[in-house]
Amino acid sequence: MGLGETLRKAMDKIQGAATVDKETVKEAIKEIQRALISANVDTTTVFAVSKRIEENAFNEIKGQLSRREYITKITYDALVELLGGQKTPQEPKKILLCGLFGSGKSTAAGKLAHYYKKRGKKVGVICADTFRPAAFEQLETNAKTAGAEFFGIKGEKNAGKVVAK
Ligand SMILES: Nc1nc2c(ncn2[C@@H]2O[C@H](COP(=O)(O)OP(=O)(O)OP(=O)(O)O)[C@@H](O)[C@H]2O)c(=O)[nH]1
Ligand SMILES: [Mg+2]
Repeated sequence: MGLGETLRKAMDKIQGAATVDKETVKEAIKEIQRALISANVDTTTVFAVSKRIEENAFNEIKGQLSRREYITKITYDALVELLGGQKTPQEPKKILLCGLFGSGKSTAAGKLAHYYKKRGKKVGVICADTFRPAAFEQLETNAKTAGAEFFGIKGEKNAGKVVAK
């Protein structure tokens, strides 16, 4: 089971409970912790996320949200912050992925392509990694799997030229 699915299961605990009390929230937090730990999130971060949800779950609600919706929202916000504090832009034109070797750029490119394709966008992926062996083939596979178009120039050493073309 992937992270998304285990998190969804944890949230279902809150959605499906007859009443949302401290016990329900505790149970859901335990599931969230399990999901995060099995996705290799370090324990200090897992603890910080849990604490944030637990501390805020029964805050006074301003506005129209039900307690369930409110807890879902603070959980979502805590997770977004954990993942870098940025929500995926809904109307992007260009996204540049930069990062250290092996940090997950090519994988993220495939995931983003999939995300936007699913939302009906026209997606093109450009391989500007002219350094890593087989970066071209890896990204081409990721892009095609997502149903996105792909462009790259095999053997070109100048990333700027690839992007310009
Ligand atoms: N656990 C986990 N592994 C990931 C994630 N994203 C990528 N990986 C793995 O990390 C490794 C490197 O991922 P890539 O997407 O190739 O990273 P990259 O930044 O393009 O790497 P280079 O092109 O070598 O610089 C692969 O084994 C991926 O399967 C992630 O979100 N979680
Ligand atoms: Mg790569």
